[in-house]
Amino acid sequence: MENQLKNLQTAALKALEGIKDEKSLKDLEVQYLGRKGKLTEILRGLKNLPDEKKPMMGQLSNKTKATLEEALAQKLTALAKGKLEKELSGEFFDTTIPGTAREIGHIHPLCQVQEEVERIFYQMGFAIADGPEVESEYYNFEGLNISKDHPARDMQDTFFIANKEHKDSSHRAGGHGRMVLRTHTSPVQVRMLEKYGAPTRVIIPGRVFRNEATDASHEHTFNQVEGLLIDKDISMGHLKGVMAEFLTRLFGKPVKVRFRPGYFPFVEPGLELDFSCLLCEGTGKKEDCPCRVCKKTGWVEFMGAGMTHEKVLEAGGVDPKKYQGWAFGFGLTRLTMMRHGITDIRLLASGDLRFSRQF
Ligand code: FA5
Repeated sequence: MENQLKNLQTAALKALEGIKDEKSLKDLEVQYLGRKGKLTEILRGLKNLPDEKKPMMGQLSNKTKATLEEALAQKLTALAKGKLEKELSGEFFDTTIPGTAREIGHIHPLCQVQEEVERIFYQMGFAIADGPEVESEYYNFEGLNISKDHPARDMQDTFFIANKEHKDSSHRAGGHGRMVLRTHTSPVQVRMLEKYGAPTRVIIPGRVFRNEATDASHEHTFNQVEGLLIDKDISMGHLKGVMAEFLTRLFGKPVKVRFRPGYFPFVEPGLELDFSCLLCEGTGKKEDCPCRVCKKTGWVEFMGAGMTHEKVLEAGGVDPKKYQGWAFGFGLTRLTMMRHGITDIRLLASGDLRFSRQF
């Protein structure tokens, strides 16, 4: 009997090792310690033993039973703990560990400057408009008094859209010519006049495209801001006043502007507008000023402008005898470079976060 008890304990403890869940544990308990279990069966043989052996065997069977009960209880605890850990493993978090900061994006420097420009012109009573980036040859050129064979077309190297050619490119004949990526924002001048007529006072910021080699100050895709003011008795004096006010508000210090003659087929007379250098305050010779911006001239080239050509007014359906005005176009990308001291235009559209995080 003694051997029977030892063998039973060994077998039960071995079976216990392989138990993986509470149900199997319960079954094992019934199998060994239950009323019809293996231990009970052995104990039934106690009564057949000689009296002198009974106490010793009684003690031994109690010890075996206690050992097995203890092992079963320990296994139950271990199983419950494992189950709990498994349940929590997917959700566990330590509230004392610092969280991962979520990176918040910000507006691109080009858009920041565009918003400033829009705000200032809006305060001066200008509307803000938009136009298509894929434009007809008509609006990009003919409507702006740039005829088919006009050399001015070579001034702006054009991307043409394949398979988009009209037979008759004359607007009046109902055709709009081939489709192009607009080379400037000026086509929206004609669209605005067609749509709203005169008087009108509007700026048109937008992306433009030119088929040209890129370098530190030239991009194939860049942004311009067009301005158009058409009303009665409008002169270049108004243009000078508006631009001086705009630049002064933008840079937060007094800025002077000057005109130089310039040529654009859609204005007459045409001019280039420069503003006084902010580094040397227009002197061109401030002692410690490197004047890399104005190259020691005191003036920074800023934009093309002029009195709107009467052909443009006519294309927009406005009577040039009643109304006149001016238009301008400046490079927003270059203005952004000036604003932030950016020395290579290609950085702006590079998508390099090391660059844009600085603004
Ligand atoms: C024009 O595009 C005319 N439409 C401007 C105009 C409007 C004149 C209304 C008269 C009346 P221009 O080609 O000079 O002009 O371009 C205007 C500005 O765009 C330039 O002063 C310059 O700041 C910017 N620009 C021109 N080419 C590039 C380029 N490749 N990369 C970046 N900026 C450019």
